[in-house]
Amino acid sequence: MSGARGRFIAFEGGEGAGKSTQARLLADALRARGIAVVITREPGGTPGAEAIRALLLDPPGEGWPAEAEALLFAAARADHVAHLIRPALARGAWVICDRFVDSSRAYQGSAGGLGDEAITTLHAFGSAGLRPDRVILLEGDEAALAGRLAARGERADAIEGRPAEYHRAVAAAFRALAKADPQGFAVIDAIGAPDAVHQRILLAIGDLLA
Ligand code: T5A
Repeated sequence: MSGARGRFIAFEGGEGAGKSTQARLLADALRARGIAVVITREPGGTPGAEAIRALLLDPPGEGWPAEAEALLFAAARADHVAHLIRPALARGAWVICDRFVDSSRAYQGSAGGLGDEAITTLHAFGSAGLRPDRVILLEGDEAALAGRLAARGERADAIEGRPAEYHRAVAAAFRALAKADPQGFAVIDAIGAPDAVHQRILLAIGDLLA
């Protein structure tokens, strides 16, 4: 092993944007180049964080107040960062994560009304403010992405099932985050065949592979 820290790539975007599909395709492409890859997701990725995922996506009782929801996402992330992400990066693996803190900023911070400062403060406390080396933001027309989810036919979870205005606010928040940090984010058109989208993503991380 070279001893170099691995790279950390996060996929972000709204429901059905193709994050999981593209995370898998990128992991395969990197492995084919001989790179060690850990593919993971949020909320989840470790036993503790997966237990919190179940509480978040299928809440017991009447559902979480906004503040509790943000705390649970931050707690799941703290466990994931400490037990999986940081150790993998330290041993030189690349980590590909299906959603990370920018989901909390867009969903809980912006659409949920808690504000960006609250979320970044929780992230600073829980995960020492860890940032991805590159965020791949998958963007596509609302109706096209909704069509993908309808075709998949699964029951919506507690967050996916929120009203269209909530998801529009999420999409606008992701766009604003990307605009404010053009070095950190690559905005990728999510419409097209999976392999065409994958090629766009490879181009967008070319500098990290060099
Ligand atoms: N959340 C999460 C927060 O509120 N705050 C946070 O901090 C975090 C981390 C997570 C929920 O939690 C919220 C956001 C979410 O609401 P989840 O089940 O992990 O829940 O939900 P998503 O991350 O949105 O996952 P999805 O599976 O819904 O969407 P993906 O991963 O973007 O899409 P994917 O790849 O599964 O594809 C969806 C469907 O489209 C097809 C796939 O085969 C699949 O059927 N597809 C394509 N079809 C045509 N063309 C393409 N290019 C396609 N790519 C994929």
